[in-house]
Amino acid sequence: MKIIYSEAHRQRASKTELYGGELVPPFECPERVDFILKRLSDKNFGTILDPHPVVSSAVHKIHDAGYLAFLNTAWDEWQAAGFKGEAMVTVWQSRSMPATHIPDFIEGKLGYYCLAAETSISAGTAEAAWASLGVALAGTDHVLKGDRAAFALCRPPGHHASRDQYGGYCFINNAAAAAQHMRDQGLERVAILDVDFHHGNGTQAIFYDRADVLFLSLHGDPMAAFPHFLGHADETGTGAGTNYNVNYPMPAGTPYSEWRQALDNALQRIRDFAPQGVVVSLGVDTFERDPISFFKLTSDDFTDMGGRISGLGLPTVFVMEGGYAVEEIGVNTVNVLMGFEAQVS
Ligand code: Q9C
Ligand code: ZN
Repeated sequence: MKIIYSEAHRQRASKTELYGGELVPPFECPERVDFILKRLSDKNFGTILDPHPVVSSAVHKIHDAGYLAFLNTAWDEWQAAGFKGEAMVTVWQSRSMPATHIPDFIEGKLGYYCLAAETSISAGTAEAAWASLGVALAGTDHVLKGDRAAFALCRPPGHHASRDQYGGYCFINNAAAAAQHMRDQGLERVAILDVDFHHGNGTQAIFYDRADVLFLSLHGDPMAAFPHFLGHADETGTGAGTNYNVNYPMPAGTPYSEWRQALDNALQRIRDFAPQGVVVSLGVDTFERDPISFFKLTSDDFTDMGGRISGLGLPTVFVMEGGYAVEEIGVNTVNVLMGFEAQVS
């Protein structure tokens, strides 16, 4: 399997995350990728390639132009305002104060374009986010050209980023862009299977009214887990997209024996949809020792997961999302890929 990887992710090296009322070193850190690369090398798994340039307008279809422009200049605007720390949101449009204008000043812009305050914007964040998109598109291109599967080692992750909001460590929705690129290259139906611990709110929102992209997410119940306001079982799509959105919220302590039943149900839904391509939002924060999550998957469970996904027999792009048990992220991620390849027939 081809592994697409760019060193450019290192430019995303924020020093601050708002967590429990403190500013802590971010869980979503560059070292995550080092442990994945180390495990790939130890297992002699896959062929690591730089992303090749891919001509695609997918990102402009799934994101708002004003949002992308904001992302490109946010850090410079924050610095120009004279602020000393990293760019953090402090105020939002809200239920009682909905936005009728997009503010000019960076503090207001952050409030307009941000959906969660833990994520700071730092120097190089936008550059890394664009490179991460390039990794996802290159992986997708390999699959469109005939590879059965590819692993896009994206960082920063993407699935919490909506059409015009960042948060949850995500800026550009790599998996959504991959799916849109597949559509633009002629695949009629694409499924996105999101196995990250957190609900893929951004991806859901982007495709919520569409029948050409089926979105399925297995995640911690939003009543208890981030992102808290999306990911309930009764969110099934709207308009033409009705019944093309499927959520599997699960409670704290969920073991693989339960999680697997949701996966099997999701895989059957994908078979019924009969897509020509699959994008997997691959987070391994479902791991039992993940520091910010509450499922109980073991390292061996990830191998089984990969095998089941492979059983679809469909062209598949794995797009890296979360996973914060840094020492074990390599084993868990590569187990999914090895489980997938072991099943390929
Ligand atoms: N008490 C991804 O996995 N905050 N993002 C969690 C936990 C944000 C996770 C707080 C978690 C974002 C891509
Ligand atoms: Zn996650």
